[in-house]
Amino acid sequence: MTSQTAFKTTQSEEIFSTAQKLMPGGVNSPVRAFKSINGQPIVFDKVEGSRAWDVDGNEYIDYVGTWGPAICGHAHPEVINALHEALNKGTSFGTPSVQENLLAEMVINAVPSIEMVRFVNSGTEACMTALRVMRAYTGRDKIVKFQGNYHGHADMLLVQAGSGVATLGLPDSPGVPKSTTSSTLTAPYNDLEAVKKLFEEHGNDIAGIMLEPVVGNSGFIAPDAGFLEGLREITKEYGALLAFDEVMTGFRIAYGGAQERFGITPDVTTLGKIIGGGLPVGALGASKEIMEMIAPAGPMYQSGTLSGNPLAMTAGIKTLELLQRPGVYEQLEQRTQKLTNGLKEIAQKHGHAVQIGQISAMFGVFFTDRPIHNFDDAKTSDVDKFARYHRGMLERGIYLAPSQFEAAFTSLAHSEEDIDKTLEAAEEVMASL
Ligand code: HOZ
Repeated sequence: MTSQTAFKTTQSEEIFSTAQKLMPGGVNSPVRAFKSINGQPIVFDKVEGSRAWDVDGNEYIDYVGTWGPAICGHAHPEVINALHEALNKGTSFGTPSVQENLLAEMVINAVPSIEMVRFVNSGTEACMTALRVMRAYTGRDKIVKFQGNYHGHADMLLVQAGSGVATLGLPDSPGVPKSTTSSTLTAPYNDLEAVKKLFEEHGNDIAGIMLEPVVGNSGFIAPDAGFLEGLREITKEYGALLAFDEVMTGFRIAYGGAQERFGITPDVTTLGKIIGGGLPVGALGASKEIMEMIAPAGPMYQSGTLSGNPLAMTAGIKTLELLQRPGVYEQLEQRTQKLTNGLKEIAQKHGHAVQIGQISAMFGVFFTDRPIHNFDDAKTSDVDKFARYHRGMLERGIYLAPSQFEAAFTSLAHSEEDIDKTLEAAEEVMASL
């Protein structure tokens, strides 16, 4: 692991400087840019297990996990072997494949709300299509989303969004016509009264609610007791649909996602990240009746050249097989809890007001004394302090998401030793803040 004195960034800087001439902001996704923490991105060269190595030779314990997919650790040997075998048969078929059936069955068996699934190529696509199904099925246009929740970058969902939009403090994006967002209603997360009010005013026009059942895109925010139950009741009362965006939480906070963990079954679910085992994937699922709205079974159109790609399906199948092994979720919970308990103690010892939340292999740290229930609370975090914390951890070989408004992830590859090393680094950094 990197020691503070050995930390070098010359190669990363050189590569990023070239990248800036070639791609907007030098990146292919804004949250990678380190812009909000006044830094330069680190350019990775190789990832394996809980570790990442950059082009300058620095080694990190990685808590980003390629933004969520790497729950078994990076480049798990069994996933890599399965991919080698699949590669020998070609990279894309553009026809039905047995791999699609296998992963579909695994997803359907795991996720309570899903009787049928459609595979797409990203979480954005999954949420965009889920919304279209919700509208097609109900014959209604309006939808409700929550401030600071992020469901990808499709026009109608890019309203008061989290993730990179929150990180960069951008207002709603230019290029999104008002007409596409005029049916998008928003409420503060965890605020059932605000949702009730929206339904009292617009109830007969609302197709449904889409939310992150546990928020990862404002930083980590857990649902308050009764919030998910309340949304389930309201949607039922008004004949609207409830959609859980489980792109982050699916197969992470339990094998069956947030809906298994909290015992609330939505009507529609979106997935991504873990089910592709590190390859590009997304999926939406619901009851047979809802899903058969989609072409060619029904009239609602959606398509994709690489959807159900055999490599992504293979990596997904192997990843889910690994997650079915006994003790997996207990290990994730125990190690992540050890880490967050340790961080809390260290912050307290050094007099830093922090809010640290955690469920299973997902957690977040806010530098504020205000308990976090919604995006406004998250925004009270001291982002300058976060930036200094981030830099200090980076220099000591701990790789965290370069934004206050992103959750952190652990994996099965994070060992007790990794957690201890992370806490040692945090001890030094918190002492210096
Ligand atoms: N939505 C994920 C982060 N919150 C993926 C990372 C990205 O946007 O690049």
